[in-house]
Amino acid sequence: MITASRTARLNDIEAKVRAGERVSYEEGVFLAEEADLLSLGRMANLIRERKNGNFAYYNTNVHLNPTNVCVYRCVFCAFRSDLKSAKGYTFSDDQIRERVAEAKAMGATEMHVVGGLHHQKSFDWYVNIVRVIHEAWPELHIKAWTGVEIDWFSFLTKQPVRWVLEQLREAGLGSMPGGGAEIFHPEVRDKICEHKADGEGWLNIHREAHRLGLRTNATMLYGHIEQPWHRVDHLCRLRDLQDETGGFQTFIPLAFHPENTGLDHLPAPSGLTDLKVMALSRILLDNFDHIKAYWIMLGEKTAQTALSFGADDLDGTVIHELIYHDAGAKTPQGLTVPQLHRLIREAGREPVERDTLYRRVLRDEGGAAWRLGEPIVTGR
Ligand code: V47
Ligand code: SF4
Repeated sequence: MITASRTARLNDIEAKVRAGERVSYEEGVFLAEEADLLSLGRMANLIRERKNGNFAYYNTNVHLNPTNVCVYRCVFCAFRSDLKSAKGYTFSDDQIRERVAEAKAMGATEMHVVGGLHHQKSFDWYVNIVRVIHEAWPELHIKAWTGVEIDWFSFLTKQPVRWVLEQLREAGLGSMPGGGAEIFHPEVRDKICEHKADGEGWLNIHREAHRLGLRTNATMLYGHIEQPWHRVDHLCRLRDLQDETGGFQTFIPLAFHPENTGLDHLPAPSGLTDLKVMALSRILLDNFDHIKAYWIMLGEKTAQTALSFGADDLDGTVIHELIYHDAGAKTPQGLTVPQLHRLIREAGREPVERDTLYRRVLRDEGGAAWRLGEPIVTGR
């Protein structure tokens, strides 16, 4: 029910957003619990257009999940396999080189590499993956290993996180993806992924990466057992770290896909929740330049609509994606550039191909070859 006091509070928050002021944790909880979709969307779109004008970014990337064998058992994960299961696989160096050759043929600018934490593989195996990709095609940006994986490598080697990151950077690592963040609050985290790096651990790893000059992304897995205030808590913790380091590039809200997981009794989040979380993220993360609507898990239709609810990026022409498809995502394995352009233009936005570090990508007509343009200047 819309009450006068709720409307007054919404108006106060909207006035703050218009004035470029920060929305507090308490106001965030109010927005998460009580605001209607269109009020959230209006505020989020204002910030989105202030920061990124009419641009909607995408990139041309390829995914590599070199193994699905994993020591952990996160209840939301349909991708993992036990060591001895028939489902388990592990890539050879030649298979990795084949994936790089595919990336080159399609003109990709980025390889996104994440996987399981294999019981029997040493840190060297993971470093070697980065090295093999880098040696096969040094121009390809390698965005690899989540904070959870880095934490595992530090555990395996008994070395500090900084050392681990330095080894990977020497091998060719360019940046880190935002996975493994899930929900930071222990009330939820202890129930969905109790053994892996905790919220503070994940944040510390990203802090260390930023100190080394590595840019990273951040995510939040929503739509399972968390309450709206857990999302606000998560976003505020990311905002605090971004105030400190400025090292995050993009935030990606990840909608939970229940199929084939230990939480398959839960419904998937609705389109309404997807758009509300997108808008809330844009409103609270006032110090992040970009919010990504990852079309592969939102579906093309919701991702396209999200471009008016805070998102400015659709991710890429992603192929070989397994994590969501194992969990029931019905989206195609890849969208072509003309398909992405159509989605973006129909939403009234201007498509811009970017590389991982948000530099404009310039291509000859129809060509797979690319070169980098200037960094794309965004508002703050
Ligand atoms: O950490 C796992 C999530 C993440 C499910 O940085 C699931 O550019 C929904 O982080 N339903 C890995 N989500 C993927 C990821 C990512 C994706 C796209 C872009 C970037 C980036 C990062 O996927 C995991 C976990 O949070 N996940 N299982 C599931 N059933
Ligand atoms: Fe392993 Fe990652 Fe799946 Fe958790 S989400 S079980 S860490 S592969």
